[in-house]
Amino acid sequence: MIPAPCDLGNSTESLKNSIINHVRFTLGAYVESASQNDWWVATCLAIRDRVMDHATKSRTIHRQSGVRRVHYLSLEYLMGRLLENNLRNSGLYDVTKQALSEMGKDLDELLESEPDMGLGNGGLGRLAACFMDSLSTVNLPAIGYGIHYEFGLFRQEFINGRQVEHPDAWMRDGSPWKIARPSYRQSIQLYGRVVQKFDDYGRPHYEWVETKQLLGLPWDIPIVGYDSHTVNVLRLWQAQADEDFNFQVFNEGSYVEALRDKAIAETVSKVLYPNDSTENGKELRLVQQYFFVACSLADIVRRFKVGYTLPWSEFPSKAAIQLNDTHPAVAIPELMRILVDLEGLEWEEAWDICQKTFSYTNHTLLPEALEMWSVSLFERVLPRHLQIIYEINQRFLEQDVEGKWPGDNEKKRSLSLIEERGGRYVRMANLSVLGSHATNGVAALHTRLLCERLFADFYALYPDRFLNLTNGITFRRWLDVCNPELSALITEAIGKDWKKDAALLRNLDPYADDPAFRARYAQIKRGHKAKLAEVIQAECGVTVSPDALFDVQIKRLHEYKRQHLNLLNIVTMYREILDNPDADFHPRVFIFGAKAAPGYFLAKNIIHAINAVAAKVNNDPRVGDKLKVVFLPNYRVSLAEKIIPAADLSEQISTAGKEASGTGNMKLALNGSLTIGTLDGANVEIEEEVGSENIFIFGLTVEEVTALKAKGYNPWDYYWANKKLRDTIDWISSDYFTGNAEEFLPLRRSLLDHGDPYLCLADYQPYVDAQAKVDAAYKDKDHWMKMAILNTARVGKFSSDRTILEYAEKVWHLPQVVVND
Ligand code: OX2
Repeated sequence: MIPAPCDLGNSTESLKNSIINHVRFTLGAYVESASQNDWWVATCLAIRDRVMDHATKSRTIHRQSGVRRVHYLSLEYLMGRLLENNLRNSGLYDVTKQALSEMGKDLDELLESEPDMGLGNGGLGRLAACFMDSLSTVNLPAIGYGIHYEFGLFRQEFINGRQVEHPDAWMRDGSPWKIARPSYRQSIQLYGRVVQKFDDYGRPHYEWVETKQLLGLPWDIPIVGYDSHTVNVLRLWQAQADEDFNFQVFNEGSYVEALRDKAIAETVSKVLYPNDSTENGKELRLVQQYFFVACSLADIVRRFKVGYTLPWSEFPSKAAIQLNDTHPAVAIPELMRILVDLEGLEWEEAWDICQKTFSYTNHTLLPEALEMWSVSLFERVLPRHLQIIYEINQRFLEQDVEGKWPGDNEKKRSLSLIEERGGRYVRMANLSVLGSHATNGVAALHTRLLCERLFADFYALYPDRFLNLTNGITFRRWLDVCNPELSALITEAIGKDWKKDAALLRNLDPYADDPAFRARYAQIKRGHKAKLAEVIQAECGVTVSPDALFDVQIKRLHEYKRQHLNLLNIVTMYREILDNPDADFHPRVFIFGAKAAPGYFLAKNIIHAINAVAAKVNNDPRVGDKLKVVFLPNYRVSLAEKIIPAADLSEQISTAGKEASGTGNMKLALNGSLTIGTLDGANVEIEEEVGSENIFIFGLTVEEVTALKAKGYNPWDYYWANKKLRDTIDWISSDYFTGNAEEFLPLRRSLLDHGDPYLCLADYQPYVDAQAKVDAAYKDKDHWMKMAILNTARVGKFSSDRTILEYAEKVWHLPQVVVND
């Protein structure tokens, strides 16, 4: 007889028991001598035990109710640490802290020992992580699919101010959060060739033969929502060799040689490509994309077949699939292959199912980020998929494009799935739009530019398929977890419901005028600044005062994000302090966090330049405390959680039209950091929400950028017209900072000789002026706090719960399914 499962209980005693049992029986350690890591693992497992039942229950209820699920396909998930988030979301934080403390253990210390799960590069991967949190919180049936990378984003170190990369073995010691699901292992094919066969009626069909096989082992990570019993899973695929690998060689006694194929197969999920918003074109990357897509689709189809005996036409009513950028776009020809080649559907029906199933989010307009695969590579790796893409393209061009613009070959060239100029390439963005019923941008401005520029012809053809879904962030991690003091103050003032309904934060508005509230808000900010000052001391060896203005730019290093514009202003300030020692500056600490793609030479040169300027400024006795510059190494989610609550000023200074949305801008504003920014991405909507008096907007607009470029932009004009700017650039490219005048020539050349593609020089003076306004505003501390509170109060729109509910309503048509305890 199988006994009823026992309830684990959420009392201090039962948590203590669970943790101790895991220390003893799972880890085989003595309580007296268990290591810090043992305690951390045991605590995670005790919490996992309490959420797994809800994961099973959620799955069962979703299956039984027969509702549609969304399947989020993303090559990246930047999850960060999981324990604290899971504790706060499940309401077990206090009891666990108490249980540990009664056993002589400090929860905060354990939390610090968790390695980040860094399976993403930046905004795109972090967005996927926030979406997973929101999907569980708002009770939507969802599965996230991705790759179980053995190595996440590299660990960054600075040696003599230069970035050096180290592998990130985040799960070298295993991870207590992931559970292997060998019974759902999938086998997929690659390479090989296609043969045409005929059935008894003379109808052709295609077989993909002589392929290589690869296995995908799924690992599930439970996603705990806030105050909800829905626990969805993130399913990550690990690549494995087929068991029968090289059987022949093996039998011949070449045991070690036989294992080589196995090692090669396993490289597929070894490492995350470290490029953010840049395309790569490498074969292994295409293999990674197809591997996780094919495993995920096979899993989705398996579930469809197990659960129901429905006709294929019902597939879209059970499964929505969201493509997070074009990285998983090969899912479109893969589903066509499954339906036409394996299931025998007619082309038209299969295509209809595809379009109803898929939807696509575009995250960038940068041309270098638009994925294109060379036709020859694609043909070698996925020969059948290329044929399918050709067929999709032919029908599209002959029917839809010819129908709308008869005889217009220019339109056909622009809309084709195949780029024909300068070699032949498959355009993954065009494929994604065509294979989906919905394409969305990630902020209002970005979506407008998608419709007007990147996808103008598609928009003319299918206007109803385009929509905007402005990004969001989870307010649990980005306020409740990273700033529990502020979270408690807000809850004390307006109640706790804001954690589920962020629009309620507006009720804080009147508190901005309450001196007592302002004082407490200011005190919390100062507390975080003091803590961050300790981190800076430990990491950079620089002493900074918590009374200085903390000016923060944290994001990937990219020219379009313009860390070098920030640097120009810093060097200008440095000069001014030297020229005019009595000038009335409020002391400022410039804080950077950024990784550069290892192959992005100029980005690395900029990092080096910032570090070199920092070293001079921080050690110049003439400057003293007025100016400090620190570049915190190894920027990652857990470091962001320490920086964001401590920031006074948020640098969002990309060239207008380049940053699709940004999400760091939202996190910083939520934590009461005022934005200095251009009218780019979601900054536009942040200004609408917080009011133009509570933000520092400067610089060229998208239209002005376009006009300036059309007229012929020449950075030298700005250089010669502005002595301060000239002096600043010349100083950076002198030998003053490193002893070698050549060191930052790449940076100088990009700003001058190579045409300053991101218009730093054009925006320099407006930026410097905006920074002067910031300085003046900060001198009135009380008014600054009012503005900070109003930022917190007014950014409720940027909750990822709102974003996800919009996706559910407008794109996926998903019902909310409540899972009871
Ligand atoms: C990023 C975008 O650069 C950023 O603006 C946006 O906020 C984020 O995605 C989430 O939507 N890779 N990363 C991005 O785009 C691509 C491509």
